[in-house]
Amino acid sequence: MISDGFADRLRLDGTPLIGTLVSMDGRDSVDVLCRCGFDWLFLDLEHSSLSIGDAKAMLQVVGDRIPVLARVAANTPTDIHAALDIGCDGVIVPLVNSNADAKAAVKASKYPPDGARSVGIGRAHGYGSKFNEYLARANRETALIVQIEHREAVDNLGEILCVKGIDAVFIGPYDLSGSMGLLGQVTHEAVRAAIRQIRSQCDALGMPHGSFGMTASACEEAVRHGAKFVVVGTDAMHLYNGAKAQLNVLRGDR
Ligand code: 3PY
Ligand code: MG
Repeated sequence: MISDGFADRLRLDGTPLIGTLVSMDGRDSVDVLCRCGFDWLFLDLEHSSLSIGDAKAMLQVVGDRIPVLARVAANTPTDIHAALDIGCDGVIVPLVNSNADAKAAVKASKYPPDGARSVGIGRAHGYGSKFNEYLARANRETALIVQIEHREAVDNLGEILCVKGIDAVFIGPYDLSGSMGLLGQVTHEAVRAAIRQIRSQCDALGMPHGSFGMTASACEEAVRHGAKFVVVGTDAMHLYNGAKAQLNVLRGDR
């Protein structure tokens, strides 16, 4: 965990934090991405084959260079505790669709009295060497980000956002589009309208919001509309696009 890290920076009015999604198994790719200058990394434990052990090895490579947040596989104490105990700077919880889902995410993410996170002695706690220090700082310095990515969540947004302990909202345009019967049509007017609604309800409450975009221009759009953090593309897409562009030049099919 990094002091003045992700959670603190979300609360400030700084430049948006630019991250990318890590899904590939391997420590080298996170090392390369740190050297690119990203502000943070989004380790995807929901839609990848990365294990919690892989995630820990990646955190050990990143060290204190930049914050790393894990998108957990599911909104369960087991998933959330494991990601925080290995030293993630926060968790991104998918499919938070109701007040009950939001309360469950807070309960698992925050130590008492704010929640009921169970106490372990892991990498986050310096394997015991920073135990008391970590307990004292964790609730403030580890970010709980809930994903709003279903039409049900949009309908229930007011009762989700009022749950104390949520640090930010991450909009998932793709699942949102699917839940609206418009799978993948993230620029469809109805999906755009739902996203506008999410942003304006967050803005009204001073709740930071961010979004995923396949491309820089999708992320720029989010930033123009107040996103404080974005996730641009995935490690695999960056590898594919970079390699393919060079290949196309040499093959003459630019
Ligand atoms: C979505 O668009 O559904 C996402 O979860 C992006 O990460
Ligand atoms: Mg999603």
